[in-house]
Parts: sequence; C-alpha cells; structure tokens
Amino acid sequence: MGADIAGVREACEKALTARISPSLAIDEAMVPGMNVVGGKFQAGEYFLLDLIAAGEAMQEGLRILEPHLEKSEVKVGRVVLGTVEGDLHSIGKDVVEMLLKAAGFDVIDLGEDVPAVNFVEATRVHKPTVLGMSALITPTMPEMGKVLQELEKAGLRTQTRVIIGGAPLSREFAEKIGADAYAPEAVAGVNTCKGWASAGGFE
Ligand code: B1M
Repeated sequence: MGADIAGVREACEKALTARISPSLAIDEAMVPGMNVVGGKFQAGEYFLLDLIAAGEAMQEGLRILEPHLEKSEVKVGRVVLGTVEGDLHSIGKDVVEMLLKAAGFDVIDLGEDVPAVNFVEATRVHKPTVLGMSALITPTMPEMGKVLQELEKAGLRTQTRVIIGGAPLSREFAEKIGADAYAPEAVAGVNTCKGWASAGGFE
C-alpha cells in the first residue's frame, strides 16, 4: 500500500489548528505509529514497501510541522550529525536535527550511510560541540565504535562530545564503545546537548 500523504497532511493540520505542539505530535502520535508499522513488519504482516510508505508519510508530516516549532533566537552550539555507514534510516536523525535547530544549534547533517572517515573529517573541519550518530539496525551498531576509534586515532576524541541514538542501542552499548551519552529519544538527546553547550567548550 502507498503512503496516505493527503491523510498525513490533514492530521498534521488538524493538530496545528488544535494548537497541539509539533514535538508532542511527533513524540506521541507519529513515532508510536512508526513502531506499529515496525511491529507489523516483524510479524510478517507488512513488507518492505510498507516501511518505505511509512517513511514517506512521516517525512511529509515532519515537513508540515517543522515551520511551527518554537525556535530559539540564541545560537548555543554546533552539532555534526549523521546515520552511520550501511544504515539508510534517516527519520530519527531528522527529528533530532529539527529539535536541535529549534533549540539554537547549528547542525551539519552528513546524511545517511556515512563512513567513519566522513565523521572524522567533519569533526576536524567544523569543530562541533557535539558529534551525534544514529543507527537503527543491529548490524550497523559496530560502526559507531569504529567512528570513536578513528576519532581517537586522529587525536580528535577530546575535542567533541559524542552522543548516540537509535532504537536498538542502549546506555550499556554507549558505555562499551566509549560514547559520552546515549539518548533513548530525541528530546532527551537535545537536552543532553544543551547541557554540554551551556557547560562551555563551544567556540
Ligand atoms: Co527499517 N527497520 N529497515 N526501514 N524501519 C526498523 C528499524 C526495524 C526495527 C523494523 C522491525 O523489524 N521491527 C528493523 C531493524 C531491526 C534490527 O536490526 N534491530 C528494520 C529493518 C530490518 C530494515 C531493513 C533491513 C529491511 C529489509 O530490507 N529487509 C532495511 C535496512 C536498510 C538499511 O538501513 N540498510 C530497512 C529499511 C527501511 C526503510 C528505508 C524502508 C525505512 C526508513 C526510511 C527513512 O528513514 N527514510 C524503514 C523504516 C521506516 C523503519 C521503521 C518502521 C521506522 C523507523 C523510524 O523512522 N521511526 C522501523 C521500526 C521501528 O522503529 N519500530 C524500522 C521513527 C523515528 C522518529 O524513530 O528512528 O527510532 P527512531 O528515532 C527516535 C529515537 O531512536 C531517537 O530519537 C528519535 C525520535 O525520538 N534517535 C536519536 C534516533 N537517532 C538518534 C540520535 C541521537 C539521539 C536520539 O543523537 C545523535
């Protein structure tokens, strides 16, 4: 089944008219909706085309809600963000990016399927307050450890904090690979970045 783009537009516009905050609509309606799709895919009721349709529907919803997020006028820091190599999931990263920008961060989005070397190069060039990585499938989780090792080898590990997020990850995994934080969801991640930025270190 294709994405019901008209239905998504209508639902988002209804939420905005009802003055429901965009981040609440994302957290309490859209993300749980994606989890339902994921559950049906796992149970064999949905197929890859359904995942693609769900992804398109969510991206359309984000496009509608994004301009309505309350935005900070003050610049607080810089974040380099990307989904690790081998992983094509973009939506969680995009939600984090939207909320970071609204909180006053400059975000350099490296996109999806990002090789470790690109994270390292972006850290060298942009000197971010925070390097953020997303991974949604179990096989791409080790890529995060690889990025941390490469940062260390390049002598850049102490120049930036590293936060990781994505459904299959955990705090224990973050500790194991030496990341500074794990965020179970986008708002928690943005709050962690805000805490780091206000503690200093941004030039
Ligand atoms: Co994929 N997929 N998918 N998929 N997909 C999952 C992740 C899966 C859990 C579905 C399932 O089986 N239940 C499963 C992974 C299982 C596993 O390995 N543990 C899966 C699979 C298996 C696959 C394929 C392998 C399927 C196949 O080909 N047979 C394939 C892999 C392709 C690849 O990457 N190489 C695949 C492909 C796809 C699409 C491309 C079709 C599409 C993505 C489209 C897109 O992103 N543009 C897709 C989708 C849509 C999903 C589900 C249904 C939804 C993901 C999503 O966007 N959620 C997903 C099921 C699920 O999650 N339950 C599934 C909404 C999003 C806002 O949430 O990304 O979790 P999430 O982000 C959250 C938090 O995790 C956190 O904040 C966000 C908001 O609160 N967060 C961060 C994320 N990153 C963060 C970074 C931070 C901080 C917080 O700081 C840096």
